[in-house]
Amino acid sequence: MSPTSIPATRKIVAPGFTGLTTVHEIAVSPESAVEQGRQLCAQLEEGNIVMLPQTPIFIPEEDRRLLLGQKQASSAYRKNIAYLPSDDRVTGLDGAEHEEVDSLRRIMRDYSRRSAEFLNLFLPPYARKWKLDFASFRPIEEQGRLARLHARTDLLHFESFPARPTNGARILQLFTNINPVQNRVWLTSQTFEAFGPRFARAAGLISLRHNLFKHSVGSVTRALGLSEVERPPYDEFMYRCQNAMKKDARFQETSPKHRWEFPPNSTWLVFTDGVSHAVFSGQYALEQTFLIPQSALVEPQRSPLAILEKMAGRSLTI
Ligand SMILES: O=C(O)CCC(=O)C(=O)O
Repeated sequence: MSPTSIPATRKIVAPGFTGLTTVHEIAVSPESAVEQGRQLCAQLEEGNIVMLPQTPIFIPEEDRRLLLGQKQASSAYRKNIAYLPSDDRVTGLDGAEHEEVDSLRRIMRDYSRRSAEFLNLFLPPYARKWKLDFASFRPIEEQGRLARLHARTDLLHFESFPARPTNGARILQLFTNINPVQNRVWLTSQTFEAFGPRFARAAGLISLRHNLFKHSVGSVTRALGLSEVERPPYDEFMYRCQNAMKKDARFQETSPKHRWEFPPNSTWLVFTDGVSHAVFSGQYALEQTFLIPQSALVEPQRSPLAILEKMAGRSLTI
């Protein structure tokens, strides 16, 4: 294999829309790993999904069995289980026994650590420059799942975390479908590069004042017992964009969509802040979020931050 060829297939759908790169073989020599990683980073940053049909992340059989036995059925809006690596803490467990919490914490810790080790090897441009954000376990069937409008993930949206501003860092998510028989199915539409500027102009959001949302972020973080965070204009824009998309029934109905099937035991990576995506169906997935700083991007000019700052003619971070 020459160092410049990726052992991968690409499905390109149309300019400005998300395509899929399937990686069949992970480069092993340091030289080809660097080249493969750089090309894959560019494809991800452009708004494509990168999938590995066989997950490279080791999850022992008995851990899978335990995860498949989990169903969060009791709360009004059934929830995902979240894991915060920096605190080694799991949240979102309803009435679970101590022993169960301990097992889940260990499984999530292992998944988080192995995902980070994998990313360092697979995408060298980002290696050790990322910040590890939450990991999650998604044990609920997505089709027909109830959620508040803002929390719905079955509607097309770009990712934005209201209580955890990224201040311009990009949101890279790594998913693994641990369902032994059922695909996880997504719909995607335009990339942020194609859609964002039109939305920004139409909504007039580029002129956002610096601290417009300081209060509401403060109230969220106070309620969670966290220190107060100021939401920078960039995060403010991305959060409003996400909500506006979810609220717009006509947009949801009429925008062109492509459907992607992620088979059992596959892993996929996607910059969810740059890919308008909705989960259509599927149950039992693990996920780890990485925040990638602008300085690590191979094509920083394509990032939502760079696109919006160019339009605004000023910095949107603090
Ligand atoms: O769980 C999934 O497969 C994706 C859900 C999603 O769109 C999200 O978490 O924003």
